[in-house]
Amino acid sequence: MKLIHAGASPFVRKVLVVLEEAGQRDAVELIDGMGSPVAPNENALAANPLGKIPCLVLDDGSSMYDSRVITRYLDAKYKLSLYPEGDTGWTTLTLEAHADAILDAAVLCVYESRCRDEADRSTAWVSAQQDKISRGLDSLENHWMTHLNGQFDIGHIGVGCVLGYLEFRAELGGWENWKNNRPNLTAWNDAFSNRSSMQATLPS
Ligand SMILES: N[C@@H](CCC(=O)N[C@@H](CS)C(=O)NCC(=O)O)C(=O)O
Repeated sequence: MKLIHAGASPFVRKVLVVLEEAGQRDAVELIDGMGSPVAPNENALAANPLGKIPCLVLDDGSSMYDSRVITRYLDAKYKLSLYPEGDTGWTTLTLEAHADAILDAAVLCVYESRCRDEADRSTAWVSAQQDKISRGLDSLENHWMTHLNGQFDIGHIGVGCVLGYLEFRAELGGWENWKNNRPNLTAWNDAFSNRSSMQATLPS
C-alpha cells in the first residue's frame, strides 16, 4: 500500500498512529503529498481528484480517502477494535468527528496565513475559526474527559492529533494556547502524548 502523505498533516498523522498501533508502519510506502488548496500536489491529485491527503492507494491501484475511511479500513484489516460496537460506538464516532472538525478549523487558519497575501486575509473569518477551535477544546475539557480517560479508541487518537497540531502550528495558526484553563485536557495529553505511537509520529 502507498500512503500519500505530508509530515505536518494532522489527518495523515491519525493514519500513521493507527498503523503504529497495529505494528504495521512498514506496510505502507510513504509518497510525498505536500501541497495546499491553491497549489495541489501532483501525487495527491493523481490518487484523489480532490487533491487532499491522506490518501491510501491499495495494491490493486484503487484509492481510499479521507482519514476517517482509512483509519476504519486499517482498524478492520488489523483487528484493532478502535471502533467499539453498540451504543459506545456512536459516542466514539462523534468524538472522532469532533476532533476532525477542530482540525478542519485549524488547517483553515494555517492556509489563510500560508496561502493568502496579507492584504487579502480576513481577520473576522480567521477569528471565527479560532473561536470554533476554542469551543471544541472547551467541550473536550468539560464533557469528554470521562470518555478520554476510558477505553482507548479512535477518538483518543483524533484528540491527541488535534492537541499535537495546535502546538506544532501555534505560531502560523495564531490561536490561543490550548492548555490555558484546561487542566484536565492538559493532564490527559501529558500522558497520552507519551504513547509510543504518538512519539513515533511527531509532526515535522
Ligand atoms: N476530511 C479530510 C481532511 C484532509 C485535509 O484537509 N488535508 C489537508 C492537509 S492537512 C489537505 O489535503 N489539504 C489540501 C487541500 O485542501 O486541497 C480527512 O480527514 O482526510
